[in-house]
Amino acid sequence: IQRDAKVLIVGSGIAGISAALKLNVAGFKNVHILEATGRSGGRIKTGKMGNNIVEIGAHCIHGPSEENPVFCLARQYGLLDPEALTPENQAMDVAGHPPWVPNFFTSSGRKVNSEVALPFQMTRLEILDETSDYQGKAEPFPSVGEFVRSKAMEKWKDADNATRSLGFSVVSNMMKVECCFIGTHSMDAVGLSGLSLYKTLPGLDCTFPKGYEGLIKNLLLEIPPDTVTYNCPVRCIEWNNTEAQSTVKVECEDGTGMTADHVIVTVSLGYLKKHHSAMFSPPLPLHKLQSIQRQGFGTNNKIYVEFDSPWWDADCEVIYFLWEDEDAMVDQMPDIPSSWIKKLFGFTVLKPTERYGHVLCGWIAGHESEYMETLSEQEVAQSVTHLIRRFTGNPILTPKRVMRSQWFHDPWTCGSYSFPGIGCSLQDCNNLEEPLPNTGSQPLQVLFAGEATHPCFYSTVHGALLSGWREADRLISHYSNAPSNHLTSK
Ligand code: 6YU
Repeated sequence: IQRDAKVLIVGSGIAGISAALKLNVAGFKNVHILEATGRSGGRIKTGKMGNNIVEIGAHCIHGPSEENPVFCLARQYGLLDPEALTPENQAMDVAGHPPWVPNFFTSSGRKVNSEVALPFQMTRLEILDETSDYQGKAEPFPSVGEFVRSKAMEKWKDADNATRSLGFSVVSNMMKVECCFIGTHSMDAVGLSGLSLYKTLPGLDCTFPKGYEGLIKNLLLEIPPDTVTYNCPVRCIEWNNTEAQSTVKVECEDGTGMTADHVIVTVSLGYLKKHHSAMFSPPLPLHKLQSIQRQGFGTNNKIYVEFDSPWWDADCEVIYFLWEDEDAMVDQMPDIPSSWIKKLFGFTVLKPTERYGHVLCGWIAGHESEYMETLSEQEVAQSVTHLIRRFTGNPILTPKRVMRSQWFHDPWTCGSYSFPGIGCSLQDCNNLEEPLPNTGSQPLQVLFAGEATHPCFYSTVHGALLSGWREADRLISHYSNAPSNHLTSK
């Protein structure tokens, strides 16, 4: 059976490409992707710093095991290191928190013995674990931030000043780590029950030795070469055109118009939040709009810093910077221009050293991260150098190179990834993925894919990929079930 229905896909990120590939395999011959930029991959973006490969967007495979389609594809294409393929690596269940070897430094320039800091770290993980108790239940706290603060106060209420102060510093740091992981400005913006919607997969996170974009390149080789039209931003999607033969009209920024039977929209939630009113005619239904507004979409950026030689331990995998004046355990800086750098929780160490040299990846989320994007790379380098000198107590440490990402100011992404905002439930995700119209004589004119539309793997590459497959399957089963003039025999 050959399907000649015309399908336009907006966006050539992993969701758009995976939808196109699945439709192609099912025999759909008229599938095109319209991409705003000059490249495919979207938030999967590999760059170079000196001779080093660095990931500007997605960093690793979260939960690389059989159930993860990104892992299976990367294995099939031969893109992973042998250690990532071992059964032991796939079986490790770390619930989203890899057991990295830490180094702790404080704002008075001291290196804290890990044995002293680790019990505080354990408390941090126990508190986080407790958040899952509130899945689908009435929430006793307005946000995860409030919950964590209250638990920490209770834990150290009778402790001596030094213990309490270190505990609160570790918790403040943990909130900044979690802001990066979740992609939010503050843990005060994340709902307790929403948090437990996210599902982790077994497997110790692994990276792509030659870059995440290798996955995109391999997938593109499997679809016809002219499938993607680049530098073609879509401005407006007119649906419900009942009088026309093809029901959806798509208009691009340059004024070009196209028609299609189905359009799969894969733009980020950040882009949708900002541009939905110009993008859809008629406007999106109210319940969908409300869910777009309720779902969170935040910023997480990286600051890569390269040194000639390491100032961290040889086995160290993550460096935490503990501020000694953060007893209030807040993760939002009061004066962003002067104190944005305090939001950087620390660095992960790129491994193996033989491959990367001495490169650290700093992580910073939220409005502080968005402000960082407005500074020049030189200004960012100055602030980071100052910070590292202060925390190590070494006044001459100087990075060789500094490079950062700027996801908030990327006009086609408008941030990093989605998270469940306060009051969010599974229903919001269902509303996001719901096609338009869902029923009637001409259903499925506009379909929605992309990371934010996955009910439990949102914010990840595998969630985005699965959402593309889901929408392709929706069309495949539509044409398989209904006798349609779009089905013709070969
Ligand atoms: C993962 C990881 N990772 C770090 C950073 C970022 C992300 N993610 P795309 O945006 O890719 O594609 C849309 C396309 O549409 C794009 O090409 C646009 O140009 C185009 N477009 C837009 N407007 C258009 C228009 N008008 N017309 C035409 N085209 C248009 N994921 O698995 N591992 O390590 C990380 C990380 C800095 C920015 C990540 C990670 C997220 C993924 O990158 C992302 O989900 C997918 O690439 C999105 O693909 P897509 O196709 O949907 O959109 C509660 C709870 C918490 C749970 N969170 C915890 C999970 C942790 C998340 N990950 C950690 C972050 C890291 C380190």
